[in-house]
Amino acid sequence: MNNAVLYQYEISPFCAKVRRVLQLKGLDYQVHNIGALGSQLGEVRRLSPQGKLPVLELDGERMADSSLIVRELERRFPAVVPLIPDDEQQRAQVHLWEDWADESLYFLEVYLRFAVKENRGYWAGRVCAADPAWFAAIARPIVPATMMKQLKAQGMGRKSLAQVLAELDQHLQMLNALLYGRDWLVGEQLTLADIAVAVQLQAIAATPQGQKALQGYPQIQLWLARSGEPATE
Ligand SMILES: N[C@@H](CCC(=O)N[C@@H](CS)C(=O)NCC(=O)O)C(=O)O
Repeated sequence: MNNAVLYQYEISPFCAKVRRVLQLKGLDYQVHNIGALGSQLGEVRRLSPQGKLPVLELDGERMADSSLIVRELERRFPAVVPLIPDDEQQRAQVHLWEDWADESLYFLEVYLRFAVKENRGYWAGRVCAADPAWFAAIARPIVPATMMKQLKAQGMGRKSLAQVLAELDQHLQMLNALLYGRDWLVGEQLTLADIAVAVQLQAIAATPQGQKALQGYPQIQLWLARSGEPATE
C-alpha cells in the first residue's frame, strides 16, 4: 500500500475502530481531521454519499463505513490471525457483537456526551477542535442541540439519565458474564468483536458517568485495556 488517508471526526468511535485495525495491521496512514465546518460545507458528503465518517482512502480509492472498511482491510491485508474468523459461527458472532456495539452502545455514548448538561460543553468543544477559532465560537453552542435532535429521533434522547445508566449497567452485567473465564469475546484471540465493542466502551468511559459505571467491573476494564485503543498520554 502506498498511501492511506483516514478522514475522521477525531472523537468518533467508528473512526477509532478503523484506527485500531490499521494500527494492528501495522499499516501507515495519515489522518485528516474534519470539524463542524467541514461537515457544514459539504466536505463529508463529497467524501461519502451517506455523509458519515470514517472514510478511508487507499491508493486514491475511497471507502466509507467502518464495518465495510475493516472487511476490505482484512481482504487486502490478511493477518496470520484474522480479525474476522474463518469459522462461520464465529464470524456470525463477530457480526452480532459489532452490530450491537454500533447500533446500541453508540447511542448511550452520544447520550452521555451531549444529553448530560455538564458534559456537553466539553464534547461540543472536541467536535469543533479541527475548526478555525471563529467558526468554533459560532458552532460550539449549536452542536449539542444538533446531536440531541438525532438522539431524540433515535429514541435514546427521550429517556432520563437514570434510565440510560440502568441500561448501561445491564449491558455491562451481560458483558461481564460473557467474559467470565475468557480473554476474548469470540474464540481464543482478539477479533473485530472485541475492537468494535471496546471503542464504544472507551468513548463511554471518557465521560464521568460512564467511567463510574465501569468501576464496578474490573474484569471488563482489563479486557478493555487489551482490546481498545492504547491511551495516548
Ligand atoms: N455505520 C457507520 C456509522 C458512522 C457514523 O455514524 N459516524 C458519525 C460520527 S460518530 C457521523 O459521521 N455522523 C454524521 C451524521 O450522522 O451526519 C460506520 O460504521 O462507519
